[in-house]
Amino acid sequence: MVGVSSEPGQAPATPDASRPRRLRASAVRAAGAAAVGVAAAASAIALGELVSAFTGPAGAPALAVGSAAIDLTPTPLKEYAVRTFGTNDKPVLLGGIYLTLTALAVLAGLIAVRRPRAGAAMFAVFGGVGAWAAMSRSTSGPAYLLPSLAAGLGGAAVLVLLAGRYRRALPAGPPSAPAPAPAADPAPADAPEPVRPDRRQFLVATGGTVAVAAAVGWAGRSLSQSRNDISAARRAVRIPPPARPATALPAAVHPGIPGLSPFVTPNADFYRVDTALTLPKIDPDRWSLRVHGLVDRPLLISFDELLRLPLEELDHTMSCVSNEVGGPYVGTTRWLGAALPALLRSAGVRAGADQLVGRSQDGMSIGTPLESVLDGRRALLAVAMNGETLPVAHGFPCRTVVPGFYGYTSATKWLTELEVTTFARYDPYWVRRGWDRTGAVRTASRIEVPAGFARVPAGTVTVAGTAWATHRGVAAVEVRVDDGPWAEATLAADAGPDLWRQWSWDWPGARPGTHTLQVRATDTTGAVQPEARAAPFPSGSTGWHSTVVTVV
Ligand SMILES: Nc1nc2c(c(=O)[nH]1)N[C@H]1C(S)=C(S)[C@@H](COP(=O)(O)O)O[C@H]1N2
Ligand SMILES: [Mo]
Repeated sequence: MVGVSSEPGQAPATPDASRPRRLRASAVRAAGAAAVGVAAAASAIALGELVSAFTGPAGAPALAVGSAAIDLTPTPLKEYAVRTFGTNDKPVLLGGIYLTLTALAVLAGLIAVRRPRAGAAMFAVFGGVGAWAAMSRSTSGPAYLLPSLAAGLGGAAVLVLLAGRYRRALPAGPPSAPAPAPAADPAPADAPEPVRPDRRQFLVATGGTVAVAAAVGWAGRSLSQSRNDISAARRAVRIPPPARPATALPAAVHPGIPGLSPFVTPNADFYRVDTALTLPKIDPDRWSLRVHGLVDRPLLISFDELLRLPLEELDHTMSCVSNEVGGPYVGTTRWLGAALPALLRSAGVRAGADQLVGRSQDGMSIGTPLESVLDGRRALLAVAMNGETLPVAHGFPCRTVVPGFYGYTSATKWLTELEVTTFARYDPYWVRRGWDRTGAVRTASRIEVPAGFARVPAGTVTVAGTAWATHRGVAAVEVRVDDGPWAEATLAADAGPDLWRQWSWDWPGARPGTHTLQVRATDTTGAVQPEARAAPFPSGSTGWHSTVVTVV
């Protein structure tokens, strides 16, 4: 029985054949209004893309809002995002922004068909938020306002125009307005209404707008990509051979156990952690490094000049403070670059300075204890990674590397500026967000073989993994089964304190059942990894890694 109200407390209505049609008509009206909003938003985004092809991609409204959101995200949420989505955190964020935009666009459409000015005002607000976000970028200039301005104004204009067409085609009556008297209408209730000419015009205008917006957006995107394409410039870079090559790594640094990660991490597998929603594209011919602050002779160095300095190779294990116990944000690379201490000495560091701040093209700031940079360790201005010109994702054309510190206090990618300053005078990006200002790497160890929840045959089971205490070096690794006594693992060859150490242990007489393996490392100062679990915030995770295996 269609149309009979079942609402409690209401008198049963008489069967009403026009009700499904009224419902359908209001659904059509709502869908039309939503389409108006979505078409206007698509136009706005497309205009923003097109204009940003000329003013720089970081000013495009959705990207700018995303970047501002990254900077404003409270630390616990950021930690959650890195933990949950890993390197996919950025696509997830952008997807969320586009979804929110679509929902707001639908709302704007529903409002605009009744009150065009209110809908247009919503677009003005979108534009304003985009403009504010773009101006909040540290790299922004006045031109960064233009994409959002174009998006806001263009979107509002399209909205008002399409809302006008909509009103001619589908009068925006309240959904409960009585339908035209059905008495004279002989058509059955579920027959489609004939498409009226003004409706057809509305459909063509809305569909056409979406199609044009898609084409303009695509053209803007491709234009932006080709205007900012530096892959040819990167391929053309010829990195000179090292003046100070690293010695070859002994084969014995890897215990040769299947399933254990390689000693040197291939570039393609090297973890990536940064706040850049789109990778900075820097033309090496236009790049320069400014060294200034508390120095006697400020420097300005071009990429060619940097490559003419004596280059050194450094094998080094880099890790991220956000790495959880047993996590993947660590890797080992052969870096090649100019010596950072020598460069600072040639600038003449003044007394009283205690912090070296690296700044990047994308507005990151990273502060390292200056004393450590100058204490004899091998800090680099790196230009190559494992024999390859620095990949764009890892900081092309130049990044810093300082052994002993997490990336967030030592490894500025897309480096453009080094400022010699003091901790009292300046808090870098992460320190302003509550992270420890020193960021020395904590001792860490993980079990890689057997994999977690693996089923292994009874008898002797090979356990193996990696441990690191960057710049101090690993002195010992111990393993235990089911809270039993600790057993000393066999360390693979030592390639120096700046590198991780791989280890293995033969677990004798493993009996069927479920068992828990645990690992802990001791650094060369004699400090044993603490058992107490700490989260990465604010100075790196602590605790022993454990793995559950089933012996069959
Ligand atoms: N410009 C810039 N440099 C940066 C970061 C960043 O967000 N922006 N992140 C830092 C952090 S937290 C880490 S762990 C390392 C990661 O370097 P990778 O992505 O090459 O592994 O880069 C550091 N350098
Ligand atoms: Mo990091």
